[in-house]
This record gives sequence, structure tokens and C-alpha cells, in this order.
Amino acid sequence: MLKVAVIMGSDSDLGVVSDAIKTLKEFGVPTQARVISAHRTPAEAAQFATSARENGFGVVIAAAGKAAHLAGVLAAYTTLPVIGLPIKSSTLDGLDSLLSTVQMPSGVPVATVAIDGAKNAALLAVQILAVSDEALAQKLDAYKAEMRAGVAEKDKKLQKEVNDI
Ligand code: RP5
Repeated sequence: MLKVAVIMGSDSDLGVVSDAIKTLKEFGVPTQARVISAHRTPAEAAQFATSARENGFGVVIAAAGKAAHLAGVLAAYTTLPVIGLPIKSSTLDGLDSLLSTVQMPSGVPVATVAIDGAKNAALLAVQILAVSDEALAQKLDAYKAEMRAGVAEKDKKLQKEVNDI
């Protein structure tokens, strides 16, 4: 199976990013996590992205905060799908990270999830790999069925609580 790269701009992002790593592991997707910074280690960022496809990766998740250029820089150097994960790490509540990640110029897309949306970043990566992986697609079906059952259970509980008001 193709691997998912989870790149974070700093180890201080791991608290949020660990949810993505956990979700990828739950789906049995081989994952490699790295700290690579668009600003502090730009040559490494370029090198990683340039060789990501030949190194067996299928999707890149890029998590960064503040002036979050990591996803965009990685996307500049690869044709693999890049998922941007804006991290809420500054006094601007993550809006800076969101806009820096999502507002890519035409020609270089980054699929950006919500601020701190680590779980969705992982699920989107799994969904991309599942386009050509039937076993993974079945795991996603099971995940959705479990989610539906969870909501149905909450709805049932709510009916009882509303009756008791
Ligand atoms: C970004 O700056 C990182 O992704 C992190 O979210 C933020 C702060 O980094 P540190 O100063 O904690 O290393 O590049």
C-alpha cells in the first residue's frame, strides 16, 4: 500500500497532529511522520517533496501554524495530493494558518481541512488511497456505518431526554 507522509512544521504541532497519525494507524495505513519546516529547513522540504512519489508515498499531509507555508511549498515540488492542516498556534487563533494554507495560487492546489482538523486530514488521505484500494474502501464503509449508528443512538437518547423535560 502507498504510504501517507505526515509532515509538521515543528514538534510543537504534534499535540494536534497525533490525531491524524492515530487515525491513519487505525485504518492500517503505513505512515511516516517528519518535522520539516518550509522556513527553517526549506532545502529539506523541497528534497522530501521532490522524491516523495518515488519513495512510495501516495498522499502528503502538511501541518503548520502561523505563516503556514509548508503545505504550499511541498505542493510546489510534487504532483502527489497535498492535504493542508492549519494549526492553531498563535495569537490569531489559527486564522493566519488557515489563510496561509488555503489561499493557494491557481495551478498548485492544497486540499485544506479545518483549523486543527487532524482527523479529517487523515480520513481524506485514506479516502484518496481508497480510490484504488478496495479493502481500504470497505474499512471506510464500516467507519461510516459506525458513525451512523452512533448518531442514531444519540438521537434515541435525546428523544427520551426531551420526553422527560
Ligand atoms: C510553524 O510555526 C510550526 O508549524 C508551528 O505551528 C509554529 C511554531 O513553531 P515553534 O516555534 O513552536 O517551533 O512553523
